[in-house]
Amino acid sequence: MSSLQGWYRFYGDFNDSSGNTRNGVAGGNASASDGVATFDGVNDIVTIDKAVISGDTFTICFWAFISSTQTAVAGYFCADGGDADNLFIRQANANQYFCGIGETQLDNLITVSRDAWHFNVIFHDTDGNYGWYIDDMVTAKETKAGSNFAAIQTEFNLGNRTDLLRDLEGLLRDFRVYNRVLAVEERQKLYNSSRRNPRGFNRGVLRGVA
Ligand SMILES: [Ca+2]
Ligand SMILES: [Ca+2]
Repeated sequence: MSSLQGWYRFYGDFNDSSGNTRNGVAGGNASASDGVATFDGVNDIVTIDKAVISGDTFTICFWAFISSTQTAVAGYFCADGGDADNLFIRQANANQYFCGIGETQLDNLITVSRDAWHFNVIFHDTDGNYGWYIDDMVTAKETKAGSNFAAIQTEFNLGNRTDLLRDLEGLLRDFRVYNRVLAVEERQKLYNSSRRNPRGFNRGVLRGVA
């Protein structure tokens, strides 16, 4: 059985290609076309069944492109219930971003260039270790121990937070949620195969990791 719990490919809709039918529901004018989800920076959101993450062990991976005209405090994805179910990557200022999981967050602000695609992987394991990889897929930008994340209590959203105060102005591609921590080889496979074939990278099973 696949460990893929949700897979959003954005070919014309926000449906789930994982086989679990956790289809996304778009709000505002979030749109999906040709493998790209577009968020215009004003009240766009895609809500996904919170059961896409049901425990403390997961990997989220996706490509993201933040527009240089972004002015709000952008979130790639957010599940802000308040405390133990916090889960987000969001902007701190200008080109700097940070990741929060549970009641803790990664300490460093990570510089992420805008108007460029970046591959992101966020993981959390059963011992409370978590981290965030960007692009090279080998060197974590930061990892940390001690998170108490358990499961999402409220909503899981792409491109915004439930209260619409984390407006993403940018694009997402190939958004995946697994119920395990991917191995380094798997992260590299996803990153390298999609980087070499950016137009069609998420069409085929062979390019996936089950
Ligand atoms: Ca909008
Ligand atoms: Ca808003």
